[in-house]
Amino acid sequence: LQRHSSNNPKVFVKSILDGDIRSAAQLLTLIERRDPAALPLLKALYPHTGKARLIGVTGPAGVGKSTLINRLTEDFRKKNRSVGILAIDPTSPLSGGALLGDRLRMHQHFLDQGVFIRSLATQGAWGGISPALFDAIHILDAMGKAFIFIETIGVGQDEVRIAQLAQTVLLVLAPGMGDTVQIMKAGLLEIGDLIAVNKGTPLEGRQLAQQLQAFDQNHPIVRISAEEGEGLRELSSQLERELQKIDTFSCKKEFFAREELQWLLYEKLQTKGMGFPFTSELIESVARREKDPYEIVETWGR
Ligand SMILES: Nc1nc2c(ncn2[C@@H]2O[C@H](COP(=O)(O)OP(=O)(O)OP(=O)(O)O)[C@@H](O)[C@H]2O)c(=O)[nH]1
Ligand SMILES: [Mg+2]
Repeated sequence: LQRHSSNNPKVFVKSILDGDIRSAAQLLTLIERRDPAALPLLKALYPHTGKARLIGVTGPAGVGKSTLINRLTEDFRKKNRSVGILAIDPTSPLSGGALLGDRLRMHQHFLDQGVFIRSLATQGAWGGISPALFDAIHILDAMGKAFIFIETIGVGQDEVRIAQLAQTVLLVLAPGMGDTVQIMKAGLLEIGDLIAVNKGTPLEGRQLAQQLQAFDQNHPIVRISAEEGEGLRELSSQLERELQKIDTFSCKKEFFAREELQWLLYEKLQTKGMGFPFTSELIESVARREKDPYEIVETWGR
């Protein structure tokens, strides 16, 4: 931090606001480690944020989310939009597997100053949602990235929560992958403003798209092949339509702020050893029915 900013937080903050990739990467490393040195910088950046459009891209492992983001980024860059990409990596921070793969897949964009790509290891956090995620979004936002893709793996309740932070959610599914029937039954199609059916033969893709449409008539479902570039024009124009829905944009900002406050508070309680403030004796007494859990929570903090 000191090396790059000549020990001056103002200079450092300004360089991030100017879109400097190295400074942003340094700050992202700090927030990933939950280093308190990041705090004054985040505070200074916050008033400059809130401009980016967040696009959540979620779906089962390996359905082609990164390949699709890569394609959409190509399209966005042609429209001269700056793009940020955050891949939430729920795996071990040591493996670095996801980023390595994405580096190969997105290599052309790594050379483009208008694109910032980062995978975020969220150690042990529920389904990848953590205070670091909010910080990372603010940093990319402050850099001036007008559109930020947030890639999350999986279609469980946790991913739903991450997806809800985004103003637009793109759900990616593939024939024969990630238990699509389960997703339909659980009503998880609802989280997608837009659904892309990727991979498989055109016939398999069309069949799945039809099946899904029978379950969900409210959202556009587009059959694509991210790799071959099929259906992307249709998907892009549907995405543009979603991005123009300004009303949802503002209400999502409040939701975002509420979630962020909740996570920061939770983190603070945890670091103070209050994340779960009940002793094992107390838990045992509840299990033995000597005490009831309602009273304990009711009287806690008084
Ligand atoms: N045949 C075919 N393969 C594809 C298509 N899209 C992606 N793939 C391949 O599927 C594999 C997984 O693609 P990714 O884009 O990494 O998928 P992902 O959903 O980001 O994967 P995770 O991040 O690991 O969940 C890669 O080998 C891609 O080349 C497609 O349209 N057709
Ligand atoms: Mg991926």
